[in-house]
Amino acid sequence: PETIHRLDYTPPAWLVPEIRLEFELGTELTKVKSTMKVERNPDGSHDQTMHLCGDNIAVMSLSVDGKPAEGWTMSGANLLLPLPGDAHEVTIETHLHPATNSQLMGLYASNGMLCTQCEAEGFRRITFFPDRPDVLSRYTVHMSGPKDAFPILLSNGDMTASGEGEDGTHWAEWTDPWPKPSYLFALVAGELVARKEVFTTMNGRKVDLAVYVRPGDEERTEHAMRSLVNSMKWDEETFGREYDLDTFNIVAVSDFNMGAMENKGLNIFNTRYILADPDTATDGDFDAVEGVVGHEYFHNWSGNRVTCRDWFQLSLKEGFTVLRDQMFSAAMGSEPVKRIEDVRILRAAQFPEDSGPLAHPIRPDSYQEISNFYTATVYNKGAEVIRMMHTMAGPEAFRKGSDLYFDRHDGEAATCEDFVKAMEDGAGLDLTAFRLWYEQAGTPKVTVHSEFSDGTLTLTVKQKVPATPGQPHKKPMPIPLKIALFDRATGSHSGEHTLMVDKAEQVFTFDGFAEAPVLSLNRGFSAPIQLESEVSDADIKFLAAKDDDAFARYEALQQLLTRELLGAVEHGPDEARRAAIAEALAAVLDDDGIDDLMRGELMMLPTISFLIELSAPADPMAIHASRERLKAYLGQRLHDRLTALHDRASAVAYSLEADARGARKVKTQALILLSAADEAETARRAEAQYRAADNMTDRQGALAVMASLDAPARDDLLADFHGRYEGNALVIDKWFAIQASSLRPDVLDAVEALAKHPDFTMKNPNRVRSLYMTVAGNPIAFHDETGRGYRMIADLVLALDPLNPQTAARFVPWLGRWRKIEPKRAAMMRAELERMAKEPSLSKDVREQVTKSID
Ligand code: BAL
Ligand code: ZN
Repeated sequence: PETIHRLDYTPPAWLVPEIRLEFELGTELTKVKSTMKVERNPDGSHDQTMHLCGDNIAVMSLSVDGKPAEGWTMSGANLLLPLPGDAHEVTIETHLHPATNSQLMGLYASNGMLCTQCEAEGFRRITFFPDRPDVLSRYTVHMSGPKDAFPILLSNGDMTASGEGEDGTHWAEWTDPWPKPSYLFALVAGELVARKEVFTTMNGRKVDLAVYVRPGDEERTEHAMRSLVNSMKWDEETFGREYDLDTFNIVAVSDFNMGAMENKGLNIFNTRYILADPDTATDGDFDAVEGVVGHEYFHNWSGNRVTCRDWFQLSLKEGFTVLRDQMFSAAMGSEPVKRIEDVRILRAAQFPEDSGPLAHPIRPDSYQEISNFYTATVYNKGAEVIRMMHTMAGPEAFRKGSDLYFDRHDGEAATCEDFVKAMEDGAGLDLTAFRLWYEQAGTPKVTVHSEFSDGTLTLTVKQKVPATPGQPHKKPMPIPLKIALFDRATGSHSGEHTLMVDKAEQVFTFDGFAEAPVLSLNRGFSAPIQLESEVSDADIKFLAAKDDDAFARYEALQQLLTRELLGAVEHGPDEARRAAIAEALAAVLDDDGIDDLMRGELMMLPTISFLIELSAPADPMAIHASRERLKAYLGQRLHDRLTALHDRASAVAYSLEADARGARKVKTQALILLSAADEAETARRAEAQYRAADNMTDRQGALAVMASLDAPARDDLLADFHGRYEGNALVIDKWFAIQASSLRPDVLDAVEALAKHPDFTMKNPNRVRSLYMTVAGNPIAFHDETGRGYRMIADLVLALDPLNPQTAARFVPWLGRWRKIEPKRAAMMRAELERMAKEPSLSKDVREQVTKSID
């Protein structure tokens, strides 16, 4: 496949200021007529030929200025149309077959309705078009179809006309006044019901809001609507951004590759991020709905009003929008807990990517298939990079920078460089060196060495950015490192410092201490780095007990846990350290000053994926065993506290308030720690929690713990769960995932049986992910010593690829982590990649990931 390079960008030769799309809708056959006003781009090349992208479509008719077009040719799937003048009207007809579109890109049928997904390159599956984000057009969309099958007809913008046709058909016309790139086009037709509300913007504009779902699901949309209203208000207050149409529609669909899509005025969502009620959604699901509804809404400015010039700039909209959704969720809930969750995701998903064969800068330099670059790096590291700007500027100056960015580039297709420049000009930052964060891949490794004499503390900070594919030599990065120096005697400090670390080695000195202070480093996770500190266990224990930065306190405990978990793999448990951990955790359990939401975070052990990162080449089973051993130790040592906590939390009545949510969180965390110590008691408690549950958080938490046990009630509870929720796709997804996450030795047999269950289908991405993403993330299953887990994932990729290459490609990076794993397993992982590579008909998506992962 062709490799596309960032530096090869050239402006489009032809622009399309206006387009009218007419759809004759049908599930089997949809006819599309596109009428474009096209103009030669004065800033483009003087190419006489207009290049129109196509994918899996044919030209049914083609005319220029009302006459049949002449001289056009096909170049592969694309249409080359010679145009003599500077402005023309081009009309093209295409035929689509939504029912057989299993890729879920372009126009497709889902659960009886028709919907679209165009980002990144799906519009070319609907009609021939210069399908690139720097071609912005005003869209008018006319749709007609049978009223019984498609009573609701939606597109971008506002509905400007509608009427009845013949033979039971009807039609609607939607006009979007804001020029937009083709990837933001959307259409939905089907039998839908809506929860509606009116939002009044800060300047008094009334906006009709609607959340559309399939009949029967409307009761589960209240939280999504609340989240939307909160997002709109928050974006006005925090970023000064007001909504700009009279209509804002959200539609939930059950077959969706991504989480959701920010189409202008018509966001389309995976049902998973819309439907929520206490009986079917966990607290985590409620948070995810709030976060994703916010994320898509925030794109209206960071993505839609200012879009990307080309796909290399994806982080311009995604990194910034993730930061905006993180800030929003923090404001709606607990800021420190949200920060901890975000860092956990970064470490579990992005750090492995950044140190593996698929590592790329947040602004990549090349790609074969852009769908493969919707990554944790572009999204989550992208957010961290902008968060560092926020840290360096402070909130007020950052806001000036973002205001300038929106003002300066409104209506444009911009670049990451435009964003950085606006931040420099608006926030008053010098980001000359900071631009390296856009250019260099890899997580910087930072070490801090401290010496103390005569009242002076000397910190020697060294950094190294590891080599990544295509980038063997790296420059030092500018790293804003927040620190505090604690007085041992008083347990306090005299204020935070932000050290600007921008050299390979740097020395910082601090005076006036009676004794060596305790170092609290990278507070709030001020930079996305891997910190190797020489801080002693005793000092870490001090911070775990006393640090006033909630993140740093969490981090101290995690560090102590990590040292023990990895140390035990090498030379068995360290009694003194284990005792220190038990004491620190006991303090966490006893501390009335911590709320339960935070307590739940502090009770979680580092993920295996994070531990593998730190110990490469890793023996995943040894790490898992070490983790289980420590859980058992803590479960025994803290038995009475954990059972008391479980009892206390079990008495708290259900509500969505923080106290009750916190109670549910610690309840399941207590069971997890107890489970390795006392199976019988845990099973009894888990069964009681399950049977008493009046909400999904408790039910799922109990069942997930139970799924790993050898308890008599286990199978009954799993059957009860399935029976109770039969027909509810999102909950049946949970039923698959819970079983695939089991830590029992028979987990792969169970997964094989589940793949044959009548509820399993390869056609629904949520269902596929619920079974197989869980396997890939379950070390017992994936790293089974026979190689069966690796084979299972490779088989899945090969089977799914012909149907849905985009979703299939998402599984490949798990096998690509072979370099991090001990040699015997690594060889088996690599062999699976090689087996896949031999398949001649691999999609471009999977081929790119496989090829890069083998090298
Ligand atoms: N733009 C794709 C989905 C999202 O990031 O919002
Ligand atoms: Zn996004």
